[in-house]
Amino acid sequence: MKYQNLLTTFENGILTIEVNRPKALNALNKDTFSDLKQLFEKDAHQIEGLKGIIITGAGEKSFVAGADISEFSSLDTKDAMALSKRGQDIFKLIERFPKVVIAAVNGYALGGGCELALACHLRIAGAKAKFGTPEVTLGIVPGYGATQRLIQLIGKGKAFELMMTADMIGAEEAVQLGLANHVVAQGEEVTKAKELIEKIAKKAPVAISKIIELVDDYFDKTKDGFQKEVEAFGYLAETEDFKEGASAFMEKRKANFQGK
Ligand code: DAK
Repeated sequence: MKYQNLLTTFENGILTIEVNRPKALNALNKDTFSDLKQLFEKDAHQIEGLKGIIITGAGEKSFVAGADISEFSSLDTKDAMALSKRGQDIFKLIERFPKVVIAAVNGYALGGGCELALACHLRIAGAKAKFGTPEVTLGIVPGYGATQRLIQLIGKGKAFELMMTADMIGAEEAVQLGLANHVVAQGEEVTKAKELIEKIAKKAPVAISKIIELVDDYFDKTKDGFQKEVEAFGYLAETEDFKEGASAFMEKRKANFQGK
């Protein structure tokens, strides 16, 4: 897999992606968005034996310090709307990716960087992680989903506060608010993310992919989440994974799921 601004490693079924623009604190420029699109729309779906994906930032200082500010000084309304939609669509590919995607937040996760982390299923914060949505400082609102996903994760009151004040919060507070799942020592974010992926990979893969869909469906106002759950339940009933899971329980052994 060749990308302009992403470094990837694949080891033990886990794909680790490093956003690699450390001189710009890994800010997301157009090329980086194209890389993410290619990876989450195509490449990652073709990896055999994939257990999950970790997204982190290159260097010691930053996960992703936002969208690349140098690229959006002279946008008109039409271009800005198209860019916002494109970014949202790419982050939606991450949110609905059928295997677990974890943000290993090793530093600044600001603006578009915070939004990238919010699109992942789980977030691990290193002790020096800083989350924030400073868009109002620049005269804009978040454009890649934070006005929606921040409320989903931390509730309306705190979401208002973060987006209106542009304050940054640290790892501990992020965990208290439900924005991050765990805080770990600085530099241990990827290790913790790998641990979680290994744990999740032992569960039935088709059921995990349905959990991802169903949780996302909850927030889709056009969908009836309870009905979607009924349908998923019916679908899973006929999978080999379910037969294996139930047999393993009855036979008092560990299940060996095939993801079918
Ligand atoms: N974009 C481009 N370059 C960035 C950057 C960014 N977001 N963040 C940092 N850099 C660059 C700096 O310009 C600097 O470059 P040089 O001067 O060395 O060439 C280098 O990274 C190191 O940064 P600092 O020297 O500033 O490092 P410090 O440790 O002093 O400060 C900081 C770290 C994270 C506090 C600071 O860099 C900072 O405040 N960065 C900007 C944070 C920010 O405001 N991020 C943007 C949030 S708004 C849109 C949709 C969505 C968005 C925009 C448009 N459309 C649909 C059109 C989203 C916008 C955002 O993400």
